[in-house]
Amino acid sequence: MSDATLDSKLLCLFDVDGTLTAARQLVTPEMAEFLQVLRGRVRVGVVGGSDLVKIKEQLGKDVIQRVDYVFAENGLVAYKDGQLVSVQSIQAHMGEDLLQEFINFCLNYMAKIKLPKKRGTFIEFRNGMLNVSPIGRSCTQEERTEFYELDKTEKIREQFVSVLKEEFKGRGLAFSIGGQISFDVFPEGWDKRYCLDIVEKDNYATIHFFGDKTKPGGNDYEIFSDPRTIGHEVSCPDETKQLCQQLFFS
Ligand code: M1P
Repeated sequence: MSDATLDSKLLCLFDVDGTLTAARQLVTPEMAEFLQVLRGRVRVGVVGGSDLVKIKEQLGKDVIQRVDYVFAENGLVAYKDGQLVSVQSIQAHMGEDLLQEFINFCLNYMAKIKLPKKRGTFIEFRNGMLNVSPIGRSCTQEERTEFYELDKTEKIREQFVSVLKEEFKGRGLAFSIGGQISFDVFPEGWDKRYCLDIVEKDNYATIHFFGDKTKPGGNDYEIFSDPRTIGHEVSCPDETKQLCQQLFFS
């Protein structure tokens, strides 16, 4: 890698799972170090579908100090320069009636699905979104992999989401399948583009976005295809690193 100076008008935003780390796994020491090197060249932010607890588990407890921006839950919980700058509330936005109608429908739907394994935490209530998991978030890594493989052929999450889209049509909800065992539900517009409104006031000349779930229905699709970003589709963390080396150090 050649030496380079910081271009403070250039921002790189990275998805977490599948882009900086393997799905729900720890960042490798090499990738963690690379991000620090990259910070000498461009501003760096992470934008994950997961909540801050999970992002910290994967990228380190001090992640909000180690990058310029951390956008958890698509940016609905936003940190800049180590400080919390904004947080959204899904219950305030949706209202209790719609929220309960939605939760009850999901629990009822999931009660009727037969799976090889079911565990606990079928709906995780976050600040700006709900995360719905047919197997349950408390499954083991082995059970997670088993569900993910089954879901590839049985399309359990895809079918669930299409039923929800029909049932809650016109009610202002959006859905995205970003990980392996669950999908996220949030008000329309609260996808990863949400973080672009937050960085807008920082007047970046160029914003690159790197993600793996960039196809329609994936949780990187909207920000990847937004005209405010230069979108890059990657298939794994190694590819992310290689691409950044080509773009910013050669
Ligand atoms: O970051 C992608 C997704 O990661 C997790 O998904 P799963 O547990 O299904 O692999 C969740 O935190 C999800 O909200 C998030 O979008």
